[in-house]
Amino acid sequence: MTEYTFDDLAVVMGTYNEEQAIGSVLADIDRITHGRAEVVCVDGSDDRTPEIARKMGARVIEQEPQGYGVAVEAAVLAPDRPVVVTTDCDDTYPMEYLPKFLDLINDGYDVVSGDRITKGAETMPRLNRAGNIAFARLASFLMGATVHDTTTGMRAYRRELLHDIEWTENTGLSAELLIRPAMRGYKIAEVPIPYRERAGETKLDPFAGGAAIGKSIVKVCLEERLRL
Ligand SMILES: Nc1nc2c(ncn2[C@@H]2O[C@H](COP(=O)(O)OP(=O)(O)OP(=O)(O)O)[C@@H](O)[C@H]2O)c(=O)[nH]1
Ligand SMILES: [Mg+2]
Repeated sequence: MTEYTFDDLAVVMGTYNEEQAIGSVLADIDRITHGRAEVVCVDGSDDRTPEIARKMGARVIEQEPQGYGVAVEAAVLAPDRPVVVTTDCDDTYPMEYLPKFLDLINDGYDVVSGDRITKGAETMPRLNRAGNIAFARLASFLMGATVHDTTTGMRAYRRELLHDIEWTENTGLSAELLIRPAMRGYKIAEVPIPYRERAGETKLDPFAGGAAIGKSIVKVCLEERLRL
């Protein structure tokens, strides 16, 4: 099997008014991958985010803001590189784990998912933490397999599976991107990761967003069961 390197890696994200964080996120990616990863931002900002992203060498795809999943679906489908990693553009996720994620893809995993819960996620707002734990339990019950974090923004995927599966969710896309591959027999690894406090303001309404995510988990799990 081909051994993938940083030259085979694309790091992608939705960006929506993240000028406080984007400089640090893109600098971390460049430092860790020695400038070799391709970076794609699907951007709906009206601040300086896209300007900073372009200056730092990222490819920017402009899109009206339509929610997390609309942006992230476009972002994961954009690269030609064989390994695609998602992150949020808010400085919460540890880019130092990119080598580890790539190693696990090279070990044969199809999806490597950053699990924020196992290491404690003390920096996560308490309501979000409780919600994320509940979503993982709900998904584990419906999938019949244990997952610790279904709503994480940091994962590595083999590019092909991103194109082989049809994605339907918006706010719930992160859960869908784990549940559909897992229920179709793709090899999934969860890696416990640290999680930092967000730079800049949240783009998620915890109540409306939480309800949408819960609904997506139930819908996607039922659809996948009915496929079998
Ligand atoms: N282009 C685009 N990006 C979006 C949109 N909504 C969210 N994003 C981006 O998607 C990522 C995730 O959004 P966050 O606000 O961090 O949501 P979250 O991680 O659930 O909540 P936090 O706890 O605040 O981090 C961020 O990089 C946002 O800038 C959108 O409508 N359009
Ligand atoms: Mg975030």
